[in-house]
Amino acid sequence: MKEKKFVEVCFTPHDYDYFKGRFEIVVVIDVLRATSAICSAFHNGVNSIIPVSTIEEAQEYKDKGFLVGAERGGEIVEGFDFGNSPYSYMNSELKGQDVVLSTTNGTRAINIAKGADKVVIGSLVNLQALIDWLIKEDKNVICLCSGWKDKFNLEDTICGGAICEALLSTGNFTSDDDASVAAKYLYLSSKDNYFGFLKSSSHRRRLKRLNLNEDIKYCLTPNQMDVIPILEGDRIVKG
Ligand code: 3SL
Repeated sequence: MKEKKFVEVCFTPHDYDYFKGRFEIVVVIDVLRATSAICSAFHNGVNSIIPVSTIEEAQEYKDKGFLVGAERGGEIVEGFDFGNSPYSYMNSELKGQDVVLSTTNGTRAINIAKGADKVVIGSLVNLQALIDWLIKEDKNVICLCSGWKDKFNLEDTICGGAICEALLSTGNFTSDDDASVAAKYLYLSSKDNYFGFLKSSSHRRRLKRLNLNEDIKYCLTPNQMDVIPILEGDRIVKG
């Protein structure tokens, strides 16, 4: 009988060391909003995204003439071209461009995942396409939730749980960790109404205070596109 592959969920970047090296594919998830914004960018024709962890690195790229998005605490960092709203990437001026992005948690998680065979960008907006791709790849998968400042969050865990549930239901994957079981149950409890379920999520409340309700709605609307952004060297490109 064919050996099953593993699919697990890592709740925070802080926990990633426990999983590192055992999974060929890392799916980095930051539903609100970094990985949703990255998917939106590729869906709208951006050529590549260089994810950087610090504002200092972002500034170095800005000084070299790159278009740079930077967000901290949900807000655009002063002096940069845009932030982390998926709507910013629908700007036709970004079509065909190489842009740099630094966000509070998402771009840091992407950089932490570097070194895996494949690092792909996951969110609810590209969920079904990503699931189909992962099933075809047939490799061990870890869903790395970006969380909030190394703490657990609901929305990334739910997305990881959706991926687990779908891969497990093929019969070709298995999970070993209770974190993955918990993620799956959170997904099953929320799947009919992400928006309502996540009313209690701390980052949803933070974005709402910043009047970013339209961004929240966009990021919680599943399966809007079939892009699979993938890390190649230092850049994310359309897979
Ligand atoms: O944490 C992140 O990387 C961001 O997605 C946070 S925010 O949604 O832009 O506030």
